[in-house]
Amino acid sequence: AERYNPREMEPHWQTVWDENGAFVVDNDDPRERYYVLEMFPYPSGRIHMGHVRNYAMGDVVARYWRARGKNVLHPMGWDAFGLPAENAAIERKLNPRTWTYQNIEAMKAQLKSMGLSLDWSREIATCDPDYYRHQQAMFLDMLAAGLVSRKKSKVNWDPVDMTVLANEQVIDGRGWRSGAEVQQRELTQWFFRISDYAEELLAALDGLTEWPDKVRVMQRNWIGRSEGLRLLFALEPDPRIEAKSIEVFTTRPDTIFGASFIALSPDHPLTCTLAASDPALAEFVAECHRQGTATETLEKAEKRGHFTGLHVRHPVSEGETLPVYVANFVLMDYGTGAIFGCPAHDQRDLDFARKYDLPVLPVVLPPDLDPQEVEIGDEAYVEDGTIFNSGFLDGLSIEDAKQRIAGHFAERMLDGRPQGVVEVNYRLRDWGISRQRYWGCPIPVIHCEVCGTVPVPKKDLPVVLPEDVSFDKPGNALDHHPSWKHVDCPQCGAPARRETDTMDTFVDSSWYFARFTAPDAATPTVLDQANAWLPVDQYIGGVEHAILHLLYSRFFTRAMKATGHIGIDEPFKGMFTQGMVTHETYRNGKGEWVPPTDIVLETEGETRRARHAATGEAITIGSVEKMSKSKKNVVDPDEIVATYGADTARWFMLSDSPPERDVQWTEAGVEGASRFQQRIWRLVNEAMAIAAKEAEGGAGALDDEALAVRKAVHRALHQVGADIEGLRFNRAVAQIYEMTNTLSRYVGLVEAAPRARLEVLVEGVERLVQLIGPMMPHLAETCWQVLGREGLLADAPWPPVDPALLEDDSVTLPVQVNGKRRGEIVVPKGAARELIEKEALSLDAVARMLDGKPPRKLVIVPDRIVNVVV
Ligand code: ANZ
Ligand code: ZN
Repeated sequence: AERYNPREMEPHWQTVWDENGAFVVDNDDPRERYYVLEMFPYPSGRIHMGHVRNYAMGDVVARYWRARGKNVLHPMGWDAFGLPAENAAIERKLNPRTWTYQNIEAMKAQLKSMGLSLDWSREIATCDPDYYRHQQAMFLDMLAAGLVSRKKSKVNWDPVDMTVLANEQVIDGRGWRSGAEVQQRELTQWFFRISDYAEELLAALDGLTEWPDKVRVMQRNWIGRSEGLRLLFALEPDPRIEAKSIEVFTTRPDTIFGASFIALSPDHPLTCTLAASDPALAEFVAECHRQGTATETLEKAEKRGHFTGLHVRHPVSEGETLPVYVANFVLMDYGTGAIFGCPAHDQRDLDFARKYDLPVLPVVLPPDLDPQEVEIGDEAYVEDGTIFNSGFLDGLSIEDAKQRIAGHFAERMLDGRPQGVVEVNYRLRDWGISRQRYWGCPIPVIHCEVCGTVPVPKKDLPVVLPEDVSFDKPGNALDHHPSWKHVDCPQCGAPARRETDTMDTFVDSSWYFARFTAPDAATPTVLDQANAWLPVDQYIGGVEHAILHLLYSRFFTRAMKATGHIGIDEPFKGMFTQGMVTHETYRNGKGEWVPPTDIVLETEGETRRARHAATGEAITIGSVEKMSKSKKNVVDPDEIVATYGADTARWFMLSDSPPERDVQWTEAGVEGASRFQQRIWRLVNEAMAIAAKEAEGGAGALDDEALAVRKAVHRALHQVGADIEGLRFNRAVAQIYEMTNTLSRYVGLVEAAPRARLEVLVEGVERLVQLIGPMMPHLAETCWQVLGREGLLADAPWPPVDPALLEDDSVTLPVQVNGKRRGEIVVPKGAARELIEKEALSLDAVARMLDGKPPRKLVIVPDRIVNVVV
C-alpha cells in the first residue's frame, strides 16, 4: 500500500465529521451524560503546544466515553476579555474587538486542524454581549442577595498605566508593564463576598476525591483557616494618644511568655495618629507603601521597623513592658493589623529582633533537648515541643498551652472587655472584581447623586461596551468616552453616571462551563439542563489555575445556587492538571537564545552536538525548559501539523510521559510517532490483503498461537479502556505498542494458514484500529474504511472485552523440599496431580535430594504450592 498521507486524510475526515454533525450534542438524548471540558483558551492569536497537549487529552476522554455509549458534551469557547486586547489596540491601532475576533478565527482553524471531537455549535466567546448580558443579570441577582458589596479598599495603583494592579502584577514595588513605582490608593471597589464562603469552600474540599491532592492542598492553604486569639495589650499612658490598649491577632498564644515586642501595620489607625506628628515615622510609612503589599515582595523584603516610643504592659510577665514598633511585614487587612512578636519561634520576628536588638527567649522546648541546651541562632524553632520558661504553662504541649492561655485571658477584663477572644481567621479575602479597564464585562450599575448606586434594570441589559473608543490617553477608555457613561438615573430620572469599572476576567471564566449546557438560552442557565450536565465529569487544565480560577468557580457556583441559577455546589467532579511541554534550549557564542528550527543536531556515541544550520556556528545545548518565547524554545503546532499531521502530534503528546508530568518535545520523538502511524497503516493493509487472498481457505480449529493472539488483543482492550478511564494515557499508548508488535509478528504466521487464524488477525487489527481511535482519530477513521466497515468509526461502539480471555491460565508453583524452597514450576491452572508431581520431581534440585528414591510424602496444594518430604 501507499504511505498514509495525513495531509490529505486529516482535512477530509474533519469535513466529514463536520458535515455529519458527528459531535453535536442533543440535550434531549436519553443516554447517560458525560461532560468533559478542557480549560478554554485566551484568544492570544495562536495555540501553543500546551494547548495541543491539553486538548489531545480531553479528546481521548471524550471520544472514549462517546464510544462507550454516553451522550458526551465536549464544548469549546474563548476567554475573550482581558488586557492584551487593549495593548494590541494601543500598539497596533486595532479595536480590541476586531483583534480578539481575528484571533478567535485563527485559533479556531488551528483547533479544527487537530481533529478534536468538539461540539462547535455551542461555542461561546465571553466578550459577546449574548454571553455577558447573563453575567450582568447574575451580578444583579447576587447584588440583591447580598453576595456583592462595594467598599473602600487599599489597592495597588499604577500611576503610568492608570489602573489598579493585582498583587501578582506588582514586582519589587513596580508595575509589571509600566515599571512605575506603584502607589497605594484607597478606591471604592466592587467585591464578591467569597470570604463568607471560606468555611464551606474549605470543608467541601474533602468531598472532591477526584481532584489531585496537591490542588486541594493549594486551595486549603489559600483559604488559610487559622484558629487564633485576639489579645489586648494595655498601653502605657502616652500624651500623644487616647487609645488604652492594642489588640493583636495571634495563632500562637502559647508563646506569650516569649513575646519581646509589638508591631503595628503601617496602616494601623494608631500608626496614622502617631505619624501625624512624627515626620520620621511618616517617611517610614511612605516607604512601606512604595514597597507594596504583595505577599511575595513582603516575604523577600528585609524586615524593617520604626520604634513608636510607645510601650505596652506584658500581659503575663508581671512588671515588664514591651516596645511598640511599626513594621513593614504587618498587613492591615489580616487579623487586627497588629501582632506580638516572639522571635524564638517565628522567623520574621527573629529577623526583626536581631536587627533591632530585642530579646530572644525560647519558650518551646524541642522534644529531645534539655532546657539548658536550647539555643536560638539565625533560625527560629517552629516545630513541636513542650512549653518551658513560661510560668503556669510550663510542661504543657503547644495545643494544651493554647487552650489554657485562651481560658486565662477570656476571664480577665481590659478596657471594658475580655482580654482574649478566640477567633477563626481566613487568609481568603473578598474577591475584588473592579478593573479600570475597557475590555471587560461592564458592571451594570448607575451612580446617582440622589439615589446612590442603582442597579441597571434587567430590561435594560445588556450594558454593552461602546465600540467607538479611543486609547490615546492612558487609563480607562470607558471613562474617557464622551457619552457612554452619561445616563439618566433609572430611579429618579436625574442625570447620573454609569459605573465605568469592568469585571475581572476571572468572573467570565467562573461560569462558562454552565453556559455550555444551554448556550442559546434567554436566561443564564436552564436549570434542568445545568443540573443534568453538571458537575463536569472531567475537567482538564493547567496547574497554574489550581487556585484562583478553580476557587472562583467553586464560589460562583454556590452564588449561582443561592440566586437560583443552578442546583449544585461543586462545578467540577473530576479535575486533572496536566504537566507542561518542555524543550531543550540552545544558545550561540554570544549567549543569545537560538530556536530549535535553526539548529542541526549531531549525535556521536554518547555525545550530542549542535550547529547553527545556516552558519555552522557551534551552539551550546542548554537545559530543558518549559516552552517559552523568551527562551525561543517553542515549537509551533501549525508547523508540526503541516509536517507530520495532527494525529502524530496528538500521539506523541500522549505517549511520552505520564500526563501529570512535564513532557519533553523532541524531534526524534515526533518522528517515532510518525513512523508508528505508518506502521499501523501497513499492518492494516497487509492484513486486509491477506484476507482478500485467503478468504477461500479452509476453516480450522483455533490453535495455540491464535489463542495467544486473541488473549493479547483482549488484554489490550481491557487495559487500554482502564488506562483511559484512569487518565493514564501513556500507559494506554504502551499497551497499543505492544499489541501492534504482537499483531505484526502474527501476520507472518497467518499467510497460508487456516481461516481461523485469519479471523483472529482481522479481529485483532480491527480492535487495534478502534483502540487508536481516541488518540489518532483520522488514521483510525481511514483504517476503518480499509477494513470495509460501515459508517464512521466515530459512531462505532467501543469493542467489548471477552472476560474469559483475560484469565491467565498458567500458575507458578513454588516447590519446597522439607519445607525449604528449592525452585518453582509453571503448569496450567487446575493441572492434574500427576502432571504437577512429574514436573516437581523432575526439578534438578529436587531430583538431587531424592537421590533416586521415591519421596516419603508429597503435599500438593492445587494452584498454590508443592512440598516434597524426603
Ligand atoms: C505571635 C506568634 C508567635 C505568631 C509565634 C507566630 C509564631 P497565620 O498562621 O498565617 O494565620 N500575624 C497576625 N496578624 C498579622 C498581620 N496582620 N500581618 C502579618 N502577620 C500577622 O499567621 C498568624 C500569625 O501571623 C500570628 O501569630 C501573628 O504572629 C502573625 F511564635 O503571633 B503570631
Ligand atoms: Zn436617582
